[in-house]
Amino acid sequence: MLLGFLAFSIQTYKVRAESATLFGTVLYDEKPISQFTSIAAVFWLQNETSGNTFFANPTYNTSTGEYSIPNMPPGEYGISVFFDSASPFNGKEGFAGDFDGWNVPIDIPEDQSTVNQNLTVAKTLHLTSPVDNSATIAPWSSPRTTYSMTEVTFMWDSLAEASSYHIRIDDYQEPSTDIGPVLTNVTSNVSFNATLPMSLDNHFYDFWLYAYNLNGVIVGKLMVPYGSGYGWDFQFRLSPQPVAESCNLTGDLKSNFDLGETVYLTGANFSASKTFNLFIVIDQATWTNGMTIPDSLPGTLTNVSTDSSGDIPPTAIWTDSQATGNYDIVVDVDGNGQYNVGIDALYVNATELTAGFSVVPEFLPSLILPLLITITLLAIGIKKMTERRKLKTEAHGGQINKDL
Ligand SMILES: [Ca+2]
Ligand SMILES: [Ca+2]
Ligand SMILES: [Ca+2]
Repeated sequence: MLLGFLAFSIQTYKVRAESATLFGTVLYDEKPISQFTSIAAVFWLQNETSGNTFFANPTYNTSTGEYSIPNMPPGEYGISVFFDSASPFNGKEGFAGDFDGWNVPIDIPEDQSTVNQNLTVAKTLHLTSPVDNSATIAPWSSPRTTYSMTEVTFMWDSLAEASSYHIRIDDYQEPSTDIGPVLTNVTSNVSFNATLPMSLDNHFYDFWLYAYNLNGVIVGKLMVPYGSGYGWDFQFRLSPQPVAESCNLTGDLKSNFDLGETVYLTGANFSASKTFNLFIVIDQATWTNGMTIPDSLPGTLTNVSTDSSGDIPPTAIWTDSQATGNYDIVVDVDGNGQYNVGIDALYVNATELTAGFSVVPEFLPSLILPLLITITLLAIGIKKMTERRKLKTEAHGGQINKDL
Protein backbone atom coordinates (compact mmCIF):
# COMPACT_ATOMS: atom_id res chain seq x y z
CA MET A 1 0.00 0.00 0.00
CA LEU A 2 2.74 2.42 1.03
CA LEU A 3 4.98 1.38 -1.88
CA GLY A 4 2.08 1.88 -4.30
CA PHE A 5 1.49 5.37 -2.96
CA LEU A 6 5.19 6.28 -3.30
CA ALA A 7 5.34 4.99 -6.88
CA PHE A 8 2.24 7.05 -7.69
CA SER A 9 3.78 10.18 -6.13
CA ILE A 10 7.05 9.80 -8.05
CA GLN A 11 5.16 9.24 -11.29
CA THR A 12 3.01 12.32 -10.69
CA TYR A 13 6.12 14.35 -9.92
CA LYS A 14 7.80 13.11 -13.11
CA VAL A 15 4.82 14.12 -15.23
CA ARG A 16 4.48 17.55 -13.68
CA ALA A 17 8.16 18.46 -13.42
CA GLU A 18 9.99 19.84 -16.37
CA SER A 19 13.72 19.92 -16.51
CA ALA A 20 16.34 21.34 -18.80
CA THR A 21 19.85 20.53 -19.86
CA LEU A 22 22.22 23.34 -19.00
CA PHE A 23 25.24 23.54 -21.30
CA GLY A 24 27.99 25.87 -22.39
CA THR A 25 31.72 26.44 -22.14
CA VAL A 26 33.86 27.20 -19.11
CA LEU A 27 35.79 30.39 -19.89
CA TYR A 28 38.98 31.87 -18.54
CA ASP A 29 40.18 35.22 -19.94
CA GLU A 30 37.15 35.05 -22.29
CA LYS A 31 38.53 31.86 -23.91
CA PRO A 32 37.77 28.16 -23.31
CA ILE A 33 39.61 27.09 -20.17
CA SER A 34 40.84 24.01 -22.07
CA GLN A 35 43.43 26.33 -23.68
CA PHE A 36 44.96 26.81 -20.24
CA THR A 37 44.52 23.50 -18.43
CA SER A 38 43.59 19.94 -19.38
CA ILE A 39 42.54 19.17 -15.80
CA ALA A 40 38.92 18.04 -15.41
CA ALA A 41 36.41 20.47 -13.91
CA VAL A 42 34.81 19.86 -10.52
CA PHE A 43 31.25 21.22 -10.30
CA TRP A 44 29.20 22.02 -7.23
CA LEU A 45 25.66 23.35 -7.49
CA GLN A 46 23.36 25.09 -5.08
CA ASN A 47 19.66 25.79 -5.42
CA GLU A 48 19.60 29.51 -4.70
CA THR A 49 15.93 29.46 -3.67
CA SER A 50 16.25 26.76 -1.03
CA GLY A 51 19.93 27.25 -0.27
CA ASN A 52 20.43 23.49 -0.52
CA THR A 53 23.08 21.61 -2.47
CA PHE A 54 21.71 20.44 -5.83
CA PHE A 55 23.09 17.02 -6.71
CA ALA A 56 23.81 17.06 -10.44
CA ASN A 57 25.52 14.80 -12.95
CA PRO A 58 27.65 17.15 -15.04
CA THR A 59 29.83 16.10 -17.96
CA TYR A 60 32.91 18.04 -18.99
CA ASN A 61 35.13 17.87 -22.07
CA THR A 62 38.78 18.49 -21.16
CA SER A 63 39.77 19.29 -24.76
CA THR A 64 37.04 21.86 -25.51
CA GLY A 65 36.06 23.21 -22.07
CA GLU A 66 32.41 22.39 -22.85
CA TYR A 67 30.13 21.15 -20.10
CA SER A 68 26.60 19.85 -19.83
CA ILE A 69 24.32 19.34 -16.81
CA PRO A 70 21.09 17.40 -17.55
CA ASN A 71 17.86 17.18 -15.53
CA MET A 72 17.80 20.60 -13.95
CA PRO A 73 14.33 21.60 -12.73
CA PRO A 74 13.35 25.25 -13.26
CA GLY A 75 14.79 27.58 -10.67
CA GLU A 76 17.75 29.71 -9.78
CA TYR A 77 21.14 28.09 -9.23
CA GLY A 78 24.66 28.95 -8.21
CA ILE A 79 27.42 26.93 -9.85
CA SER A 80 30.94 26.56 -8.55
CA VAL A 81 33.59 25.32 -10.99
CA PHE A 82 37.02 24.33 -9.74
CA PHE A 83 40.20 23.17 -11.51
CA ASP A 84 42.90 21.75 -9.26
CA SER A 85 45.52 22.68 -11.85
CA ALA A 86 48.47 23.60 -9.62
CA SER A 87 50.40 22.04 -6.77
CA PRO A 88 49.30 21.04 -4.17
CA PHE A 89 46.89 18.73 -6.02
CA ASN A 90 44.75 18.20 -2.95
CA GLY A 91 41.29 19.01 -4.36
CA LYS A 92 41.08 22.03 -2.09
CA GLU A 93 40.34 25.60 -3.12
CA GLY A 94 42.33 28.56 -1.92
CA PHE A 95 45.81 27.63 -3.16
CA ALA A 96 47.78 29.64 -5.72
CA GLY A 97 47.56 28.63 -9.38
CA ASP A 98 44.19 26.83 -9.33
CA PHE A 99 41.18 28.10 -11.29
CA ASP A 100 37.73 28.54 -9.85
CA GLY A 101 34.58 30.57 -10.27
CA TRP A 102 31.25 31.05 -8.52
CA ASN A 103 28.61 31.64 -11.20
CA VAL A 104 25.35 33.05 -9.92
CA PRO A 105 22.50 33.38 -10.70
CA ILE A 106 22.02 30.69 -13.32
CA ASP A 107 18.37 30.75 -14.29
CA ILE A 108 16.53 27.67 -15.60
CA PRO A 109 13.19 28.97 -16.93
CA GLU A 110 9.94 26.96 -17.13
CA ASP A 111 9.12 25.19 -20.38
CA GLN A 112 12.64 25.13 -21.75
CA SER A 113 14.53 21.93 -22.48
CA THR A 114 17.97 23.46 -23.03
CA VAL A 115 19.67 26.49 -21.54
CA ASN A 116 22.96 27.79 -22.96
CA GLN A 117 25.14 29.51 -20.36
CA ASN A 118 28.90 29.91 -20.29
CA LEU A 119 30.60 29.76 -16.91
CA THR A 120 33.67 31.78 -15.95
CA VAL A 121 36.64 31.08 -13.73
CA ALA A 122 39.62 33.14 -12.54
CA LYS A 123 43.06 32.01 -11.50
CA THR A 124 44.16 32.26 -7.88
CA LEU A 125 47.03 34.73 -7.78
CA HIS A 126 50.25 33.63 -6.14
CA LEU A 127 50.93 35.99 -3.25
CA THR A 128 54.56 35.74 -2.12
CA SER A 129 54.67 38.50 0.53
CA PRO A 130 53.84 38.96 3.38
CA VAL A 131 52.56 35.34 3.24
CA ASP A 132 52.70 32.63 0.58
CA ASN A 133 49.34 31.19 -0.48
CA SER A 134 50.86 28.17 -2.20
CA ALA A 135 50.71 26.50 1.22
CA THR A 136 48.29 26.56 4.14
CA ILE A 137 48.45 29.69 6.26
CA ALA A 138 47.48 29.07 9.85
CA PRO A 139 45.58 29.91 11.85
CA TRP A 140 42.15 30.98 10.61
CA SER A 141 41.38 33.68 13.15
CA SER A 142 42.49 35.17 16.46
CA PRO A 143 45.23 35.62 17.20
CA ARG A 144 45.61 36.91 13.64
CA THR A 145 48.87 37.20 11.79
CA THR A 146 50.37 40.32 13.33
CA TYR A 147 53.15 42.56 12.09
CA SER A 148 54.93 45.08 14.30
CA MET A 149 55.43 47.62 11.53
CA THR A 150 53.44 50.29 9.72
CA GLU A 151 54.52 49.38 6.18
CA VAL A 152 53.58 45.99 4.76
CA THR A 153 54.95 44.87 1.40
CA PHE A 154 52.57 42.83 -0.73
CA MET A 155 54.12 40.94 -3.65
CA TRP A 156 52.64 38.48 -6.12
CA ASP A 157 53.60 36.62 -9.27
CA SER A 158 52.73 38.32 -12.55
CA LEU A 159 49.71 36.86 -14.35
CA ALA A 160 50.19 36.74 -18.16
CA GLU A 161 46.54 37.61 -18.88
CA ALA A 162 46.41 40.54 -16.43
CA SER A 163 46.71 44.19 -17.42
CA SER A 164 46.02 45.71 -14.01
CA TYR A 165 45.85 44.69 -10.37
CA HIS A 166 43.26 46.16 -8.04
CA ILE A 167 44.15 46.39 -4.37
CA ARG A 168 41.86 47.16 -1.50
CA ILE A 169 42.48 47.12 2.24
CA ASP A 170 39.55 47.45 4.63
CA ASP A 171 39.49 48.02 8.37
CA TYR A 172 37.47 45.35 10.16
CA GLN A 173 36.19 45.09 13.69
CA GLU A 174 36.15 41.65 15.28
CA PRO A 175 34.63 39.32 14.49
CA SER A 176 33.50 40.43 11.00
CA THR A 177 32.23 44.03 10.81
CA ASP A 178 33.57 45.83 7.74
CA ILE A 179 34.30 49.43 8.86
CA GLY A 180 35.27 50.35 5.29
CA PRO A 181 38.22 50.78 2.95
CA VAL A 182 41.36 52.46 4.29
CA LEU A 183 43.37 52.08 1.11
CA THR A 184 42.68 51.32 -2.57
CA ASN A 185 45.09 51.20 -5.48
CA VAL A 186 45.22 50.14 -9.14
CA THR A 187 48.63 49.18 -10.51
CA SER A 188 50.33 47.24 -13.26
CA ASN A 189 53.15 46.42 -10.85
CA VAL A 190 53.38 43.13 -9.00
CA SER A 191 54.12 44.64 -5.61
CA PHE A 192 52.60 47.24 -3.37
CA ASN A 193 53.75 48.89 -0.15
CA ALA A 194 50.85 49.63 2.16
CA THR A 195 51.49 52.22 4.87
CA LEU A 196 48.86 51.85 7.53
CA PRO A 197 48.28 52.96 11.10
CA MET A 198 48.57 50.35 13.85
CA SER A 199 45.36 48.37 14.26
CA LEU A 200 42.93 49.56 16.90
CA ASP A 201 42.11 47.14 19.70
CA ASN A 202 39.80 44.42 18.39
CA HIS A 203 40.37 45.51 14.78
CA PHE A 204 42.17 43.91 11.86
CA TYR A 205 42.91 44.64 8.20
CA ASP A 206 41.60 42.78 5.20
CA PHE A 207 43.62 42.72 1.97
CA TRP A 208 41.94 41.99 -1.38
CA LEU A 209 43.66 41.62 -4.74
CA TYR A 210 42.05 41.18 -8.16
CA ALA A 211 43.60 41.05 -11.63
CA TYR A 212 41.73 42.35 -14.67
CA ASN A 213 42.42 41.81 -18.38
CA LEU A 214 42.34 44.64 -20.94
CA ASN A 215 38.55 44.28 -21.32
CA GLY A 216 37.93 44.65 -17.60
CA VAL A 217 37.21 40.96 -17.04
CA ILE A 218 38.52 39.45 -13.80
CA VAL A 219 41.24 36.91 -14.60
CA GLY A 220 42.93 36.62 -11.23
CA LYS A 221 42.06 36.94 -7.57
CA LEU A 222 43.63 36.38 -4.22
CA MET A 223 42.56 33.36 -2.24
CA VAL A 224 44.15 32.29 1.00
CA PRO A 225 44.13 28.72 2.32
CA TYR A 226 43.80 28.70 6.10
CA GLY A 227 44.02 25.69 8.36
CA SER A 228 40.25 25.33 8.56
CA GLY A 229 39.07 26.76 5.22
CA TYR A 230 39.83 29.41 2.65
CA GLY A 231 39.10 33.09 2.20
CA TRP A 232 39.16 35.67 -0.58
CA ASP A 233 41.24 37.99 1.55
CA PHE A 234 44.30 38.06 3.72
CA GLN A 235 43.55 39.17 7.27
CA PHE A 236 46.25 40.66 9.44
CA ARG A 237 46.89 43.06 12.30
CA LEU A 238 49.48 45.77 12.78
CA SER A 239 50.52 45.99 16.38
CA PRO A 240 53.62 47.02 18.33
CA GLN A 241 55.99 44.09 18.86
CA PRO A 242 55.02 42.18 22.00
CA VAL A 243 57.83 42.18 24.53
CA ALA A 244 58.50 39.99 27.56
CA GLU A 245 61.37 40.00 30.01
CA SER A 246 62.43 38.35 33.23
CA CYS A 247 61.98 40.45 36.35
CA ASN A 248 61.59 40.38 40.10
CA LEU A 249 58.36 40.32 42.10
CA THR A 250 57.78 44.04 41.61
CA GLY A 251 58.47 43.98 37.87
CA ASP A 252 62.00 45.39 37.84
CA LEU A 253 64.12 43.94 35.04
CA LYS A 254 66.33 41.16 36.36
CA SER A 255 68.51 38.76 34.40
CA ASN A 256 70.57 36.95 37.01
CA PHE A 257 68.85 34.76 39.56
CA ASP A 258 70.25 32.75 42.43
CA LEU A 259 69.64 29.04 42.48
CA GLY A 260 66.22 28.50 44.04
CA GLU A 261 65.15 32.10 43.55
CA THR A 262 61.77 32.73 41.92
CA VAL A 263 61.93 33.99 38.33
CA TYR A 264 59.18 36.41 37.28
CA LEU A 265 58.08 37.54 33.84
CA THR A 266 56.58 40.81 32.72
CA GLY A 267 55.40 41.84 29.25
CA ALA A 268 53.57 44.37 27.10
CA ASN A 269 51.94 44.93 23.69
CA PHE A 270 49.96 41.69 23.69
CA SER A 271 46.26 41.21 22.94
CA ALA A 272 44.20 42.03 26.00
CA SER A 273 42.90 39.36 28.38
CA LYS A 274 44.35 36.38 26.56
CA THR A 275 46.40 33.37 27.56
CA PHE A 276 49.52 32.43 25.59
CA ASN A 277 51.81 29.41 25.59
CA LEU A 278 55.06 30.14 27.39
CA PHE A 279 58.40 28.45 26.77
CA ILE A 280 61.39 28.71 29.08
CA VAL A 281 64.10 26.88 27.21
CA ILE A 282 67.82 26.26 27.35
CA ASP A 283 69.72 29.21 25.84
CA GLN A 284 69.70 28.91 22.04
CA ALA A 285 72.61 30.47 20.18
CA THR A 286 70.33 31.56 17.32
CA TRP A 287 66.60 31.83 16.74
CA THR A 288 65.42 31.53 13.15
CA ASN A 289 61.98 32.40 11.83
CA GLY A 290 59.72 29.33 11.75
CA MET A 291 61.91 27.08 13.90
CA THR A 292 60.21 24.73 16.34
CA ILE A 293 60.43 26.10 19.86
CA PRO A 294 62.47 23.66 22.01
CA ASP A 295 60.81 21.95 24.97
CA SER A 296 60.25 23.98 28.11
CA LEU A 297 62.22 23.24 31.23
CA PRO A 298 60.40 20.99 33.68
CA GLY A 299 58.80 22.88 36.54
CA THR A 300 58.34 26.13 34.63
CA LEU A 301 55.03 27.83 33.90
CA THR A 302 53.61 26.80 30.49
CA ASN A 303 51.27 29.70 29.86
CA VAL A 304 50.85 33.34 30.81
CA SER A 305 47.85 35.64 30.70
CA THR A 306 47.54 39.31 29.87
CA ASP A 307 45.44 41.90 31.66
CA SER A 308 42.84 44.14 30.04
CA SER A 309 45.64 46.44 28.76
CA GLY A 310 47.52 43.64 27.02
CA ASP A 311 50.27 43.63 29.64
CA ILE A 312 51.64 40.61 31.47
CA PRO A 313 51.79 41.67 35.12
CA PRO A 314 54.80 40.30 37.05
CA THR A 315 54.10 36.56 36.99
CA ALA A 316 56.10 33.82 38.70
CA ILE A 317 57.27 31.55 35.89
CA TRP A 318 59.75 29.45 37.86
CA THR A 319 59.08 29.30 41.58
CA ASP A 320 62.02 27.13 42.57
CA SER A 321 64.73 27.42 39.94
CA GLN A 322 66.71 24.27 40.67
CA ALA A 323 68.86 24.14 37.56
CA THR A 324 71.76 26.48 36.98
CA GLY A 325 72.22 27.64 33.42
CA ASN A 326 71.26 30.19 30.83
CA TYR A 327 67.74 30.39 29.47
CA ASP A 328 65.71 32.02 26.71
CA ILE A 329 62.01 32.87 26.95
CA VAL A 330 59.39 32.73 24.17
CA VAL A 331 55.75 33.76 24.38
CA ASP A 332 54.20 31.90 21.43
CA VAL A 333 51.64 34.54 20.49
CA ASP A 334 50.10 32.66 17.55
CA GLY A 335 50.21 29.36 19.42
CA ASN A 336 51.77 27.34 16.59
CA GLY A 337 54.72 25.93 18.57
CA GLN A 338 57.14 27.76 16.28
CA TYR A 339 59.13 30.90 16.80
CA ASN A 340 57.75 33.59 14.43
CA VAL A 341 59.63 36.85 13.90
CA GLY A 342 57.43 39.89 14.42
CA ILE A 343 54.66 37.84 16.04
CA ASP A 344 56.08 36.04 19.08
CA ALA A 345 57.85 37.70 22.01
CA LEU A 346 61.41 36.47 22.38
CA TYR A 347 63.59 37.29 25.36
CA VAL A 348 67.28 36.76 24.66
CA ASN A 349 70.52 38.71 24.76
CA ALA A 350 69.82 40.26 28.15
CA THR A 351 72.95 38.65 29.53
CA GLU A 352 76.43 38.65 28.03
CA LEU A 353 75.86 34.96 27.26
CA THR A 354 73.06 35.75 24.72
CA ALA A 355 70.52 34.29 27.10
CA GLY A 356 67.39 35.92 28.47
CA PHE A 357 68.28 35.14 32.05
CA SER A 358 70.68 33.02 34.03
CA VAL A 359 70.38 30.96 37.17
CA VAL A 360 73.68 30.78 39.02
CA PRO A 361 74.84 29.20 42.29
CA GLU A 362 74.42 31.76 45.05
CA PHE A 363 78.09 31.93 46.09
CA LEU A 364 79.21 32.96 42.63
CA PRO A 365 77.70 36.41 42.42
CA SER A 366 77.61 37.17 46.16
CA LEU A 367 81.13 36.10 47.04
CA ILE A 368 83.42 35.44 44.13
CA LEU A 369 82.23 38.24 41.91
CA PRO A 370 82.77 41.04 44.48
CA LEU A 371 86.08 39.44 45.33
CA LEU A 372 87.10 39.43 41.69
CA ILE A 373 86.04 43.05 41.34
CA THR A 374 88.01 44.01 44.45
CA ILE A 375 91.13 42.26 43.18
CA THR A 376 90.75 43.89 39.74
CA LEU A 377 90.26 47.35 41.25
CA LEU A 378 93.24 46.83 43.53
CA ALA A 379 95.37 45.76 40.59
CA ILE A 380 94.31 48.80 38.55
CA GLY A 381 94.96 51.05 41.54
CA ILE A 382 98.46 49.69 42.10
CA LYS A 383 99.23 49.96 38.37
CA LYS A 384 98.08 53.57 38.25
CA MET A 385 100.06 54.48 41.34
CA THR A 386 103.19 52.91 39.84
CA GLU A 387 102.64 54.76 36.55
CA ARG A 388 102.16 58.06 38.32
CA ARG A 389 105.36 57.58 40.28
CA LYS A 390 107.19 56.71 37.08
CA LEU A 391 105.89 59.84 35.35
CA LYS A 392 106.84 61.99 38.32
CA THR A 393 110.36 60.61 38.31
CA GLU A 394 110.73 61.12 34.55
CA ALA A 395 109.44 64.68 34.79
CA HIS A 396 111.83 65.53 37.56
CA GLY A 397 114.65 63.91 35.67
CA GLY A 398 113.84 65.97 32.55
CA GLN A 399 113.76 69.16 34.58
CA ILE A 400 117.08 68.34 36.17
CA ASN A 401 118.60 67.65 32.79
CA LYS A 402 117.33 70.94 31.34
CA ASP A 403 118.59 72.91 34.27
CA LEU A 404 122.00 71.44 33.68
CA1 LIG B 1 45.83 22.96 -6.25
CA1 LIG C 1 54.63 31.22 17.05
CA1 LIG D 1 69.86 32.76 23.37
